[in-house]
Amino acid sequence: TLNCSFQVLEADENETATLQALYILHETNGVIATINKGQPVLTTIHGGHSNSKNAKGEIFDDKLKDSYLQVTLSNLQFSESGKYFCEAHAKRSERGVERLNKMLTISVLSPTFEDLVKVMEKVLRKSDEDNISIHENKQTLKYIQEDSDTKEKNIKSIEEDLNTKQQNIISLKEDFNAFQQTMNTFREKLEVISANVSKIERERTEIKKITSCREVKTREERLVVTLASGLKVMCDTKTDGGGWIIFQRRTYGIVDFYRSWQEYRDGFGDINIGEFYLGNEHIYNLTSSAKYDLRIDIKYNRNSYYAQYSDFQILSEKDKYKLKIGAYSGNSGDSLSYHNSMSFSTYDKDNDLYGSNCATNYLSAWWYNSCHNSNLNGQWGSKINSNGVIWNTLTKGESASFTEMKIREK
Ligand SMILES: [Ca+2]
Repeated sequence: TLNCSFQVLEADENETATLQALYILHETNGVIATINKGQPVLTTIHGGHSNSKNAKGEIFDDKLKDSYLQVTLSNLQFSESGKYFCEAHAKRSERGVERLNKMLTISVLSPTFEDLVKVMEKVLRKSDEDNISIHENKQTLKYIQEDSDTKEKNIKSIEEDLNTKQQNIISLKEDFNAFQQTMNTFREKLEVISANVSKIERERTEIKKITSCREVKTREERLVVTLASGLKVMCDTKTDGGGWIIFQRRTYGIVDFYRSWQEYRDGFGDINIGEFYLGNEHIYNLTSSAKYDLRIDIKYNRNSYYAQYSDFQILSEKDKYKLKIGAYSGNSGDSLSYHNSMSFSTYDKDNDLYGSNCATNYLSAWWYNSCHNSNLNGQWGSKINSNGVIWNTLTKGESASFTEMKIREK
């Protein structure tokens, strides 16, 4: 039995309070019984309900009597367990309607079959909800699975791609190695070709190797070349059409021409600076192998002159480098025919026809007779004692300022 009784207490004498209504409420089922002032008890418990219930109550205006609402429940169902509240609405003159509460607790310990059904229904409902939830979860899982599959496929695809790329790299590496080998082969071939080219060039140079100043074609008036024999000579490429081998040249006066037999035999001075004597042995070798002309260019008092002799030759050392010349031509006068068929003399070899040594007398070396009409190896610039660079028909006892003795093959 739920009994709900209220006595409305008046706060003071000026206030009047009257109870308006009483309610009994269940925590989950809501209002189960109510009574309003001057009205019968109402109950929400259905009439068809198997429970017999008894609800009664009364609201009194009389302050001495307790107003009440009472519900008697029998065969309580499990669902009727729980907290029950008693609520009263009181009307106060000062503060309006006021709610007053009381709490009761009823526990139903043994559930009825109906309760079990309800519980089952609840469980089933829950199960349905769970099923839906599971289904949803399954769906989600499926999505995740599908997503994962897609990702796996992507990974596989990337893996395949990587494999392909790796193979490409390997292939490229092989290609590169092949290329490198080809390059090596090519390089070896190139070296062979290069060697061949060098050989051919060498051969061509050898073929082209000049044997005479006649073969030299250049704009240079004087050119030092090495002949096929290995002899280094200075060519006069200009005078009278060029082709001359210069064997004696004086132009600066810096080279001493007062030299020994051996030096005149082998040559001296500097062919590159342009003051030298080629050497009697070389002149002999040249003139004994072919017919040569001799030309002598002289500068004296700033004028140029020349003397030319056909069939020039000097004999061997055994023959004391004897001079052989033919006919004279030129504008310098003939100052050499006097020396024709004379032997060469130096200060250390007197081969002249004079009593003493012409070479020491005139500080020179020449094909002295007794002694000279010309002395082109004489003392540079000297005007005394006939020991200068003399071409008698031109310079008398003075010195020429430039001489070149040169030969050309006929
Ligand atoms: Ca002598």
